[in-house]
Amino acid sequence: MRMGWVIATVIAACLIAPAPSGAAPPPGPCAGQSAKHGRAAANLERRARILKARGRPTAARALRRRARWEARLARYYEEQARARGLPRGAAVTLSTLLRSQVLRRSFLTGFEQLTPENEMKMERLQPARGVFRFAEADRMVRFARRYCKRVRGHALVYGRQLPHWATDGSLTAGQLGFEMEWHVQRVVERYAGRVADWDVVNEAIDADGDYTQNVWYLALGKAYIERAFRTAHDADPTARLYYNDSGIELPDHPHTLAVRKMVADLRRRGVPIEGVGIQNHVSTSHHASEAQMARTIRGFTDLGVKVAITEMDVRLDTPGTPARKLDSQRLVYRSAARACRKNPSCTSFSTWGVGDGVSWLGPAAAGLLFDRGYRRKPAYRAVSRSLGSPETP
Ligand code: 9MR
Repeated sequence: MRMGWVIATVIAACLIAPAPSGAAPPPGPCAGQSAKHGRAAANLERRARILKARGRPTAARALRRRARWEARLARYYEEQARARGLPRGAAVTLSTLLRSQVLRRSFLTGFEQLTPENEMKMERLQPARGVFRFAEADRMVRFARRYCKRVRGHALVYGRQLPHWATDGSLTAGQLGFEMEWHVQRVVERYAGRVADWDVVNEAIDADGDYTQNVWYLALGKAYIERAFRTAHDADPTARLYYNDSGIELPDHPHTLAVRKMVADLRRRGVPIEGVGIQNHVSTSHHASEAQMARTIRGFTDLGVKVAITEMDVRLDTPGTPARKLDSQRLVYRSAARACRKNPSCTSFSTWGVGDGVSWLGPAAAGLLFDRGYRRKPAYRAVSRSLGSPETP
């Protein structure tokens, strides 16, 4: 069992090894992808026929399976390029990407954008002061580019998942400000042109509308937010820079109003913030209706910024039969996807994970678009249709 896992991991590591130079650069329509995978399928089929003729049916069957997968990818890219739906995104971790072929395949034919779930957070990228570890994030970015997926960078400045050196009280406010800017600059420069969107500041405001008392705020006051955006913009002027938060899906909630006020103020002062990420971690009993979500999105886009749904999941917390719960979940997802699609300034729609088996909420919450066995749930179809994206079988 353990040996099998090791072999699978090694094979997977090869699959997400550096892309050969010249691989199609995302974002974009990725027109060449379909032809590339179509050719791969045809080659594998030809080799399978030769093997069969030489009396090696088992090896031939293995090649046929790979050929079928390549053909499926080819179909996916073709349909996706034709439909030009709004990008569907998902957060994934490198370890699941390496471990699980079914996760990789569900992601590759189900989504157009990838958010590294934890690999770009400060504790991972700079575990010791001045010592950057980019290997994990690099692999994810290479994987995404190889398959022509956009990357949403998450999250440059956050009050959680920080390295010990930043929170142990050993640095002065001046040093913390310098370190924050240095971190943002190094990371954004490294991925310039490869990470299209960044969550620059994450969860800086609490549910009651006050600034979150994180290490950055306590040292620098709210000015840290502006400094983070300006630094990120200098490092890659082409990246779209977002403020990302949870609990801001209802239009009149004090939290949403506070974020709107902050964004309006930043925009007024020329701070290069281009978008707001609405995380949308909700449940079947607590969520925004389509009209409410439309109003929330408009509340932000009226300020001149884009919006993205960045981390959606819908916990099942209402009673009923399994089928009924899944249907309630479908409706909640559909409302958010429709509201996003209808506003031209809503740029993408992401969930916080792919399948229910690997979710920060745990499997029982069943909040994602694929079930534990990576079968598509009713919500997947609803989201895809609402965003104008095909569902490649
Ligand atoms: O999904 C992430 C989980 O693996 C981490 O343990 C957790 C630590 O805070 O962060 C989770 O991701 C969060 C994201 O970075 C920001 N919005 C809320 C997400 C869920 O907690």
